[in-house]
Amino acid sequence: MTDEQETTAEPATSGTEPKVIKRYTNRKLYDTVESRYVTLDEIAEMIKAGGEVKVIDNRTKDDLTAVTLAQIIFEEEKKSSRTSMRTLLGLIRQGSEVAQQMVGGAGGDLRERVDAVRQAAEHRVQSLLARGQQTGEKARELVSASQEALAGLQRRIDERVRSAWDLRVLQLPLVGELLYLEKLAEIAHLIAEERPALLACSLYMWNTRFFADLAERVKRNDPTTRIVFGGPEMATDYLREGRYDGLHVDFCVSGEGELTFRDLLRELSSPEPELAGIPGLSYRAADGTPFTTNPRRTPVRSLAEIPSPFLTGVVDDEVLRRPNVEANLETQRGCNLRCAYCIYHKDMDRISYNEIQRTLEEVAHVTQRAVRRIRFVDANFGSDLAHAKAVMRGLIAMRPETKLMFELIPGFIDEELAALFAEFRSLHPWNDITLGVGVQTINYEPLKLMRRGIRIDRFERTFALLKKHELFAKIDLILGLPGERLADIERTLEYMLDKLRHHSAHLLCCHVMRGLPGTELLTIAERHGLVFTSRHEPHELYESPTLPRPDMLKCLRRTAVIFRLVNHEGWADREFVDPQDRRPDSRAVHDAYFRAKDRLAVSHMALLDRLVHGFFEILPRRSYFVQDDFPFAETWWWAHSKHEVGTEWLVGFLDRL
Ligand code: B12
Ligand code: SF4
Repeated sequence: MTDEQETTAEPATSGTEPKVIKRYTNRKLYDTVESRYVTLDEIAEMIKAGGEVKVIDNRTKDDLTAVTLAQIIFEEEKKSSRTSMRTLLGLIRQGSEVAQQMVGGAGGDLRERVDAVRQAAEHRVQSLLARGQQTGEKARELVSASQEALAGLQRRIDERVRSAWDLRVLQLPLVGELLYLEKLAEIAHLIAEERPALLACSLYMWNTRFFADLAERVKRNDPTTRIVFGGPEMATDYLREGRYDGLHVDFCVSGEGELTFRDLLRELSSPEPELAGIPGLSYRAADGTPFTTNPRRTPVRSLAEIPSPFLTGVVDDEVLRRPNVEANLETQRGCNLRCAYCIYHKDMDRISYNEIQRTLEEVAHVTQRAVRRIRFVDANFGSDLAHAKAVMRGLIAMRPETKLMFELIPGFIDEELAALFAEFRSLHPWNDITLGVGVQTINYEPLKLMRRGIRIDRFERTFALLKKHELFAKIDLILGLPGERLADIERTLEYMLDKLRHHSAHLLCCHVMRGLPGTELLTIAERHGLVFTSRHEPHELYESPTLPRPDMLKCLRRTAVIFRLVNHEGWADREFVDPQDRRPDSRAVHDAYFRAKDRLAVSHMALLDRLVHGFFEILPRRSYFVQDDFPFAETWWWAHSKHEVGTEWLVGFLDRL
């Protein structure tokens, strides 16, 4: 027995209660009644014999019964090979999991009907298990009948929720430090005038403080306004640890939000809301008491299970017709790499894909309005190459006039996909493809520590393909990965700047290491003594034993110079931060930089240091760049660098060196 098993042992269940099976992190299953490990086959036998089981995750206490049943069916299917595995998985999930969620609070007769469907579906599963000879055709009929019934009920619930609530979206511009209090008062006033029954906010690291302050004001103005927070800043572990108990909000939603939000609205409109059955929701038993956090929500299998915000008109046409508007679309959600610092896979044990047809319809919908720039917000567009190629082929056949942006993990691209990107780009002069490529560091050890063991040859292969097909890449690096020293970061920067020399289509973005809520990095960081602070920007790495603050500052200033050089006008054959702003002499900075490097015969780091000195000479004292601790470094890179350092000055300075 492991320590974990010993410390979390609980009394076994008996009588009519379902038998509790614990699933440990090593995937072993432990029968708490028999006090022994059991196999999936043995659990299948228990069910066939009419027994009821409940499988729980030993660490999180999440209910894994539906997942385990699906696994059993999968194994049975492998043995009999008679029915379609996908169909059977669908049956299990639709019949058991979805119905259970709906049963969690559908209200009145609807709930009874859902319950009846659930029971029928479970009965079918049992008989399938018992009679391995069930024919594929019959199983399919049963499945489609039960799925149709559930889909119909699902639609009715959605319609009821929609008609009960008048939903309005308030799009807030980013609130900076300067106008913070003014904006806070203005928006709190706006809300006080509207007097909404419920205020729902999307929390990202750049607005968390703002929404926390706003919630306090809204509650002060009208304590009856209920408030729900969702978004990537909400982490189940943080909620369970009570870290958000002090917020002036009634509900928090972690993980995928659509279904949880819908369920919450449904319950709030019923006379006796039942909140305990809504996965992903945290709520308070009474005002001011700590949050009770329900089990995590099982991710949707397919994004098509959630109505498209574009095709259903949730995103207003008025928004899609704004000049320069960018549409964010998903072809998938989640990531199978599961890097320790990342939240793309948070609460997602697998990737959920969108249907290809729906993705194409969404692209058609937005481009028929005024959208000429689409960002696919997937973690890794090439996670399933066949899927990615099918999307690209569909887009090529559709011939929309738009720029596309994708994120790609090095290695998840091949010749064919690269050629499809290039073909799409050639369809119209405006068309373009930008590939965000997360390199982070070229040093293998820190990558391995982050469970992202990518070796340099994969970077090389990917860059060679991008170069061959002239694909535009935005390369991302992270400053301050656990264990990295200044010299390690310098090695990566030297390598990447060399890559930019002969390729006009690369941009380079460095990011300060961040300890995002809900990531494994926070545990690793404790071991490595990383110090995160909100002194300047949220979750930012301040320093670590291998990267003391003076070294970190050196990195921040050098990368600020890189940002100014590479990502604004004068470097690549297009502008990244402000794509509208193009100039004919657009490669002047690039050429001057490499001229100076060759003339002086120095490393990139030495040349960057000279530029840092140059910046110190011309920048005013109020500039973040010259202040002692370089506060708001990333804000300076993005928002200030271009305005504070002119192109002409840069070219002149480099030529004078
Ligand atoms: C598009 C995008 C951008 C665009 C923003 C364009 C725009 N205006 O939308 C750009 C490029 C400008 C950008 C910049 C940055 N971004 Co960004 N970006 C994204 C990205 C790729 C997509 C966001 C999105 O639409 N997701 C799709 C939706 C469906 O997912 P979601 O937002 O998580 O929402 C779901 C749930 O969270 C929940 N939910 C959300 N809100 C609510 C509200 C309620 C009430 C409920 C119930 C549920 C709920 O339900 C949703 C559906 O399941 C995400 C990564 C990602 N794939 O999510 C990063 C992400 C949001 N960005 C991130 C970061 C760090 C940045 C930068 C700081 C990067 C940098 N170093 O410069 C900058 C800062 C921007 C700034 N404002 O200062 C982080 C944020 C981490 C955090 N904890 O907040 C993310 C999560 C990526 C990451 N690193 O993990 N970004
Ligand atoms: S960093 Fe990229 S590859 Fe790693 S888990 Fe996040 S999205 Fe996936």
